[in-house]
Amino acid sequence: MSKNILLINPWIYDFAAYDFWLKPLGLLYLGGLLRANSHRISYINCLDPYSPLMLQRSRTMPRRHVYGHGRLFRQVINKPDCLHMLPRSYCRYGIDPDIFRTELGLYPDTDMVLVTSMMTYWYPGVFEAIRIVKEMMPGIPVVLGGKYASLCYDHAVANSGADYVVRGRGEKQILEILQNLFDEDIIFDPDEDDLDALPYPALDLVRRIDHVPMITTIGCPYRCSYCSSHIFQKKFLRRDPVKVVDEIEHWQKSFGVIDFSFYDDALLVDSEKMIIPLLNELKRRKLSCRFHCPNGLHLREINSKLSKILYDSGFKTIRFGFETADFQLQKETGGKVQNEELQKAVIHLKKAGYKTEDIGVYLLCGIPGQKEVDVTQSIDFVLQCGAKPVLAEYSPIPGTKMWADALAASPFDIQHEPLYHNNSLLCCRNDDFSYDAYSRSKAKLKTLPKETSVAR
Ligand code: B12
Ligand code: SF4
Repeated sequence: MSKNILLINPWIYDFAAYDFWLKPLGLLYLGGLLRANSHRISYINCLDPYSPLMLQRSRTMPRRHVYGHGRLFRQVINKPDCLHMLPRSYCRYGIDPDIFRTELGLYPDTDMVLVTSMMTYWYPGVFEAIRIVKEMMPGIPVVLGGKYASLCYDHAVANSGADYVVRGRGEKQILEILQNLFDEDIIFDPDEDDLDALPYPALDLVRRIDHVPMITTIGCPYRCSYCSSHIFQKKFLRRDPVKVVDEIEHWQKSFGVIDFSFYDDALLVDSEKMIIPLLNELKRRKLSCRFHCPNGLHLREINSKLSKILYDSGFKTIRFGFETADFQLQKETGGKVQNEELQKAVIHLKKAGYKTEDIGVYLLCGIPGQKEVDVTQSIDFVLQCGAKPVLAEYSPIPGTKMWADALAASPFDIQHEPLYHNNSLLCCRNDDFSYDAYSRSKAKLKTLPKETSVAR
């Protein structure tokens, strides 16, 4: 017998949050799979920027960009005690809790609730959603999964209030839970490693599909010491590029979608096997899209052919993971890039048509032991190369190689309190890289010309 399953994307509680092509792709993938197992799926998005009930209440819609990113509804709330030292307001991003209650009331026949989680330090919004579900739907099993649940599993089991906490990929585990709870037959159980066997994510449940997030690969062949990619996915898995184009065509033809973002960790790796055939196929089918890569791309892969095809295919937002210009630090943290590779990449990208403001280069700041001079020299190096530096504040992640250094360096109890992983806190800052030093670097970047890629 098919079940009524409700998917919930909880609120974000943070000092700052921006919908930078942010969608709960993993949860929506599970929705697609459960549907293929003939269950009925509903979805409540606590981050919905288009919520009609919120619009009636606040009368102004959060400012959205035509490319599908933009602001979220926001309400200032009390800061948790342990974050009092940071003199910034703390907010709930998303719909009001009473609107969430109203929406929950629309699904009285729910048999099971699935809640996702993203950043480890966003758990308060997850707990709040679970608490309200438990209050309004007593006795209905709640399953929690996603990034926080995987990276801080014990914390989630002890504190979330969920009946089941799932670590890692959810496809097999959710079908097993359903089977155990309701004696449900598994009708469709795809091989998790065959990404093309998975049904498309249930994006049709999104109120307004302003963009579609895509993955062409999962995992990454590198092992950078600050990154958790290998914790989620040991083997680097790739889709068939033609199947990716089939999916893009599906969203474009059936829902009129133009903007697509890529969530891959390694989109450009082995470009001849993925991105180049993918974009050639797109051209052959005469599909016209805009692509956005908010997650860092690999500079090492950029050459003249790839730059040209990216530009010509409509890659409007390109961000690269560079992290630091310090050779020693590059080597110690995993060696994914060297300075000459940034220099060369920028030359190729510019020849292809990109401008300085289009080439966003992430620089990690606040990693254990990092000095202010490293950050300022890295900023200067990116500027000299002719690209745009973008600071990415370090968030420590349990299970990564750098975690032990972070534990030793941080004055905060990052081991037991995930709120201290918040990137805004810069929890591993030290006398050599203080909050003031960070603010100075940030201020310097603000004086640079504004990003103009949107005008292209
Ligand atoms: C895409 C991405 C982004 C996008 C946002 C999109 C998004 N939805 O998160 C952007 C670029 C904006 C972003 C930003 C940042 N990110 Co980010 N991001 C990712 C990335 C690459 C992919 C996430 C994803 O959607 N994967 C695809 C889906 C299909 O997988 P999934 O969500 O894991 O879902 C599966 C399972 O988790 C599970 N599952 C999920 N939900 C549920 C629910 C249930 C009930 C069940 C059973 C199972 C289940 O099943 C799914 C299918 O198998 C991850 C790294 C990674 N490899 O996962 C980092 C990651 C989440 N980001 C990270 C970081 C550090 C950041 C930044 C702080 C970087 C910075 N310093 O600026 C910012 C913060 C943004 C902010 N404050 O607003 C860290 C997490 C840090 C933390 N402490 O939690 C990660 C893990 C990367 C890393 N460094 O290791 N990010
Ligand atoms: S290259 Fe990027 S995704 Fe891969 S391990 Fe390093 S930081 Fe993570």
